[in-house]
Amino acid sequence: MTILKPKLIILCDEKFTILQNKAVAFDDRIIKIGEASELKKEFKDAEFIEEKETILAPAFINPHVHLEFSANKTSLVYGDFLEWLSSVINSRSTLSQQANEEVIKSAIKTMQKSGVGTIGTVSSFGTDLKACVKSSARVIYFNEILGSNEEFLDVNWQSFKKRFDESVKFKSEFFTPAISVHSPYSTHPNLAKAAINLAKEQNLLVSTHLMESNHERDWLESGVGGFKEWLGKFSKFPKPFYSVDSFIKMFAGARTLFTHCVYMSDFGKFDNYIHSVTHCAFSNRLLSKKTLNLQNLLDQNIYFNIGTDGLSSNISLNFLDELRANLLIHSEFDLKNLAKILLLASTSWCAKSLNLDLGEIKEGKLADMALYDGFGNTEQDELALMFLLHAKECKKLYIQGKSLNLD
Ligand code: MCF
Ligand code: FE
Repeated sequence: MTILKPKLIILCDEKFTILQNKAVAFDDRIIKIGEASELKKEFKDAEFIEEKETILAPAFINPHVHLEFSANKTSLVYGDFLEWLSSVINSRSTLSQQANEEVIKSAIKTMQKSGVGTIGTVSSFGTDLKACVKSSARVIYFNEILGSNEEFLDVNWQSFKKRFDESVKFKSEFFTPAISVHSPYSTHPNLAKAAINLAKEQNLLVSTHLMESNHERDWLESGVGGFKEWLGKFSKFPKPFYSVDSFIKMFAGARTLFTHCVYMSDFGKFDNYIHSVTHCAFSNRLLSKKTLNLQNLLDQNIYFNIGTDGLSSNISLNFLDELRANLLIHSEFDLKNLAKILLLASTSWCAKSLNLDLGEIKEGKLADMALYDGFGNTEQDELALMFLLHAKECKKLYIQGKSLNLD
């Protein structure tokens, strides 16, 4: 057991409580929070660590990244979603070859150094499996299914199932196989339904992209616009497979993270117990011409969380960079309040969405925590904001109570 005494502890409870000069006793779970002197008396064999000038917080959760695109820097085109998509089609096989085990390992390390304990990665090819399994991160591995051409549905399903079954072999307390239905414009209902049924049967987490671009909105709402032309390359008379509502309906009963949702305002069809929105601010700026209305989600009681997306649509996998982008983009919010909301969204709210027993510094929760240096003299009311403005990386990252070596 360890007793850790930082200067400040951000619990990430709903009241956004900050404790000063208190300590946390933990092994794989958090056992007790209190005065260091009392914890030392109670747990005589525990190792005592005092970390002056530091903040302790729950480790971040990045629920949406595409690790297989980690080799991208300048190969893809930004500014318009369909131009980006065409560039992905042209470059994806080269990019995925370049994203070898070393590249993916380093992408994971970047996230961990920024305090991320849990990573949700969308895997298109299965080439990131080895690096994910070998890593010291907690991983939710979303096996992607897509395909719109009726002739190839069987081939697409077999390819998905092979990757999925392979990932299941590595299931552990740190590695959770899951499912990603790519999007309504790319995934035939037969494939989507089969994958969602599998998720329901096996109680798997699901991730999907929804309402990311103006083109997707025009396509799903009216069957017109850029997607009509774009999909016309693959079939003679393309028609949308779904409306927004019929797409969401398929996910009834499946715990799902809907990524982007930038062009949606009514979340009435969501089941707010198990459906949440993943917000990727940097990615939306590069591909979507619009950002998510966070206040609208708060008003409709829909949990949201914060993802980086992949380096296919971001310049950094440092989670603190993504949080700073959010701080700058959502200028309609009070700055200090926004900082608190972003920290909650990245920890306890995301843990609830993924049904993980962590994300809060609370007795009984799994001890996934990160420690950051250099905040000893910060006023408590300023802490969330100052932390997001200045933190570059963590000093220590604990996963289930074990301190990881991040060198
Ligand atoms: O989230 C971003 C933008 N929206 C959709 N897809 C992706 C993103 N980053 C990578 N992708 C991948 C996706 O997983 O690009 C491909 C899929 O494999 C596009 S569809 C051929
Ligand atoms: Fe994505």
